[in-house]
Amino acid sequence: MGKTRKTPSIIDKPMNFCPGCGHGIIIRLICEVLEELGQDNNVIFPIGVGCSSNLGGGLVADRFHCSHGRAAAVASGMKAVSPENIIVSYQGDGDAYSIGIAETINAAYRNENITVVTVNNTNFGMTGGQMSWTTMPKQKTTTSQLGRDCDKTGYPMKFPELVASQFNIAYAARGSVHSPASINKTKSYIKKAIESQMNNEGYSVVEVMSPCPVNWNMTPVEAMDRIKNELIDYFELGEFKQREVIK
Ligand SMILES: Cc1ncc(C[n+]2csc(CCOP(=O)(O)OP(=O)(O)O)c2C)c(N)n1
Repeated sequence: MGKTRKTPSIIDKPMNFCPGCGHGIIIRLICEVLEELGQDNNVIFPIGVGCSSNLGGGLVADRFHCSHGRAAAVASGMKAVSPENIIVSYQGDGDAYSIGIAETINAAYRNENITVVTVNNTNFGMTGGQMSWTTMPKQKTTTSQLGRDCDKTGYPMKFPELVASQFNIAYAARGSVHSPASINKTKSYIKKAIESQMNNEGYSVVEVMSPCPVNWNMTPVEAMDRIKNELIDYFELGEFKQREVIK
C-alpha cells in the first residue's frame, strides 16, 4: 500500500466544479502548501469572480469575494491592514487579466507583498466560454466563433513573463495540472510563492494551466492532452523570477 495523501484540514466539503476541471486540483495544492507551512489558519483568500469563486464554498478559511477583477487591489488592502496574515488571491484568467488587468498589474508594479494564483483555462469558463486575453490564436469560443483573430484582438497574454521582466517582484512562475509530475512541480511553485510572502520579499504570482473540458468541447482526457500538446508550447512552464534573498 502506498502512502495516502491526507486531505488538508481546511478543505471542508466537495466543491462544485465540472468533471475534469482543474480548479479542484489547484485549490487542493494551495491548501496542502498552507498546511505544510503552518499557515492554514492564518490565510485570507480574496477571491475573483468566475469558477474561482467556488473556492469560497469549500474551505474553512477567511475569504472575501471581490468585485470582478479587483482581487489584487483587495489583497493589497488586506496585507496593508493585516500584515501578519498570508494573503492568497485566487482568480481566473478572465478575472485577473481581461477584466482586472489594471488592478492585477498595479499590485505587481508596487511589489505588494501578496501571492496571486491565476487559473488559466484560456477562456471565461463560468459564463459559457467567451474569449479572454489568454485564448489561443484561432481558438473557437462563443465570442470568437470563427477562431480568435489575433491581428484584431491581440495575442494571448503571458502575465508571469511580463511582470517578471518589467517589475521588481519576488517570484513568478507558470505551472500546469496535466500530469502528476506537473502537479507536483506546480505545488513547489505555489510553496515558493507563499514562502516569499512569509519572507516579506514582495509580490509573487503563479499562473496554472488548467483544463476546461466543458467549454473546450472535449473529454477530460482530451482537455489534459490539449494542455500537453498545444498550450504549453505557447505558455511555457517554469520559473521566470526568483529573488535572491540576502540572509
Ligand atoms: C462586472 C462583471 N462583468 C461580468 C460578469 C460576468 N462574469 C462572471 S464570471 C465571468 C468570467 C470569469 O472568467 P475567468 O476569470 O476566466 O474564470 P473561470 O470561470 O474561467 O475560472 C464573467 C465575465 C460579472 N459577474 N461582473
